[in-house]
Amino acid sequence: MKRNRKVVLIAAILAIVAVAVIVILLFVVKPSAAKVEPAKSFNIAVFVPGVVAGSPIYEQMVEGTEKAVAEHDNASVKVLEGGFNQAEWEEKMTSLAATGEYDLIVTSNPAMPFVTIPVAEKFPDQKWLNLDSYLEGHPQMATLLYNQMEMTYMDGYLGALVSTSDMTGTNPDLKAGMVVAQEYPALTKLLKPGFEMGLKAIDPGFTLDYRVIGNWYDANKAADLANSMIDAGVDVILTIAGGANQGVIKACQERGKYVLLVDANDYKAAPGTIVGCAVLNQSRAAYERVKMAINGTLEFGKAVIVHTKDGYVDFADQDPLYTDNVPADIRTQMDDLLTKMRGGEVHLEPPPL
Ligand code: RBF
Repeated sequence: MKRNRKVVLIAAILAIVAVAVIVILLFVVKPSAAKVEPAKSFNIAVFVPGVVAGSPIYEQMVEGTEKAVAEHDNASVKVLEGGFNQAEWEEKMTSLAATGEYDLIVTSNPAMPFVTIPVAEKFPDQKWLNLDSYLEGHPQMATLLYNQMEMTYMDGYLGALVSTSDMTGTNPDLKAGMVVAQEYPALTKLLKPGFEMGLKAIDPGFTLDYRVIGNWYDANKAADLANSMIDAGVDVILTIAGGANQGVIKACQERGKYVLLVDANDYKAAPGTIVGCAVLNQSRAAYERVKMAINGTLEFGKAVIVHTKDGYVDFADQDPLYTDNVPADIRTQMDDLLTKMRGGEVHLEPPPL
């Protein structure tokens, strides 16, 4: 009897040990083995609302995203162009989200959060990074807006200095021009007033000749508008029209007038004609934020605004095509402004969009 009890006891202990070993193997050893498996993939789609060629702001979005992806073995990126028919963007974005393949969709322009809201309702797990735009509080979107009022202020300041100088082709009229592709809140509330404020900071008598093309590609129409402005006495033109900028540049080149650009340093497109390039650091913003998304630290539902003092808005004043073509006395005045804006001493607070 006693012996039988001993056997049962040993069998019971062995059974408990066996169960404990199985539990340890299942719950302790297995998860730690999982850690050495490759990290989960992170797939990104870049939706270009337009085409990349001719629009530096889109070129920079692609460049910054690709740079971040290249630094992560588990990340991939695919770029899709939505084309110029804005009525098709929502449908194209819907098709992209419907694939369910992308952890993040990156896009850029102030209209995109609003194009995307109905798509987000249909796909509640999809996340977006909307650059160059502002929307606070949407749980599926992170947005980043540049202080574009400061960007065009710099161009306006320089444009007025050029227009009132004795540079070849200028006249005594206090008239500057602005050619835009289309109107949208960021344009009418930030870009246009910023340019006018910059002009008037040099001389309050400046008036703005303002023309709208109607699309982002018609360089011929842009050239016609620029020529008619030049006929009316304009000697310096800010153009914000993507691929259509080429028309303004050509007209000014032919007639010996001056061009101001935004978004990127592109003096080389017409040295001596393009006298000012105010720039955005969209490649840096895209790079930083895509990295954060891959690492799981990008906050969705949050809207960020970045300024000149933060280094995301600036003016390309180091390019020899600027320093060689713009007279020293103008550059000195511009240097003063840039020092103050970069240091935060001069800051323009953008109104709500
Ligand atoms: N900027 C471009 O350079 N190319 C474009 O094709 C373009 N398309 C736009 C479409 C819409 C609906 C909106 C609202 C803006 C667009 N922009 C485009 C302007 C861009 O977002 C930004 O405001 C300017 O480039 C100035 O920084």
